[in-house]
Amino acid sequence: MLRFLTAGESHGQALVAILEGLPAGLTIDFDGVTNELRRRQGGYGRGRRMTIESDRAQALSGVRYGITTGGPIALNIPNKDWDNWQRTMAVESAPTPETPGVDRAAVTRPRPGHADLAGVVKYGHDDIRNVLERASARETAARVAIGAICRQLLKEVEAEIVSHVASIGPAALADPLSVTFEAARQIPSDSPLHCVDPEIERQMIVAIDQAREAGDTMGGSFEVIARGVPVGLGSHVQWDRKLDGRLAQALMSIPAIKAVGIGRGPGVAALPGSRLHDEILPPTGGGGRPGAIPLTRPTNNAGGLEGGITNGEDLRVSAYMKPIATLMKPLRSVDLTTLEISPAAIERSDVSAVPAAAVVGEAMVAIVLAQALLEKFGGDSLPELLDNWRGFCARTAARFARP
Ligand code: EPS
Repeated sequence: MLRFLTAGESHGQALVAILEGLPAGLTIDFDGVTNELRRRQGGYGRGRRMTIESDRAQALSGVRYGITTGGPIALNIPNKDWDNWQRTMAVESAPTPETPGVDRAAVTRPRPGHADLAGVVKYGHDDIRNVLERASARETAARVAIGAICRQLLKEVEAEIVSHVASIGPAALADPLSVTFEAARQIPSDSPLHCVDPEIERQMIVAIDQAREAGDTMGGSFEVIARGVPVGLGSHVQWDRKLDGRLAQALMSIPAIKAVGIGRGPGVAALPGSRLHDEILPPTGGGGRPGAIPLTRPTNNAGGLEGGITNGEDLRVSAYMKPIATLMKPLRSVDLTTLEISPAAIERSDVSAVPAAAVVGEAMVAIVLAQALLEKFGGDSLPELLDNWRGFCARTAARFARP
């Protein structure tokens, strides 16, 4: 079983994560992990915090000479901003006069759309900071580090994951499903919003600029595309083994994501079956990639999943992000100490973070696919896993051999 946990507050000392269940013998490219963390920090519309941090995950265990041992991998991502927050976020005791940093008043005016109100009531806090520090999307840096390692495992079976931003507010691609894996992969890493269409991207920038000027925020949507995913991950036999359900849960757990689609997503409801379902046609010849079903699927409205099982077509998962809850021109709220109407609290924040959420989405898809890969092919070491995978590929190829 591959599992992970994260800990850490947005302005605490560090984010930490433990990943357990990776096979032994996987070479970890830590520069690759840093690169994913850097991608998450980018994107037009992010706030000042991202100019302070240069996230890097230090591995503390489970890896020796760069190769996994099979033991749990512990990762530590220090928060540089901790220097300024030591008084506010002191851990083991209340700050003393010697503790560096500044004092901050308790946060008492919950932001509509944030965990603030329900969180303080649930946990019995007076200071909303006890909730917002952990509810913050900063936690997703830890998930991106874990996801970066999972991607390296997936690479061993030739599976790769990319993403693209499909909309920001009203600026949207007409048909995100027409964006190919290759087109998404070729978006330059320094592109402002990771959109395949420069004209739509320009409109997206305008939408973010207008929101910033108005003290507002803007949501959007992105799509994650995985190519080379082995056939047969997930299962139709039980509700909690269906991979579409597991992907939806993983993506919905990203802060601010309010809807998830597979393949054509909500669009499936508007089409007749004859136009939606992806026909199955004979092989066109030529060598496919290992383990693929060598039949032809002219369309991929199903997004690579049928019956909760991967079918070898590109896996396509989209997610829809609400606008960030921290508004520089705040909505009305109530001060929880006086119960008087009052503008919601303002914390330093982003205007829009959809490209960052897309990178987190890639990480969550990588984690779920790595879990499902290990469930199907097992093995305590990478050679054992790969033997099992190659055996299945050979069996699939033999099954479709022409008599
Ligand atoms: C951050 C995500 C956002 C930023 C945060 C860093 O978190 P939240 O969900 O709380 O809005 O606001 O930066 C700060 C908290 C700050 O002080 O600027 C991230 O993804 O790293």
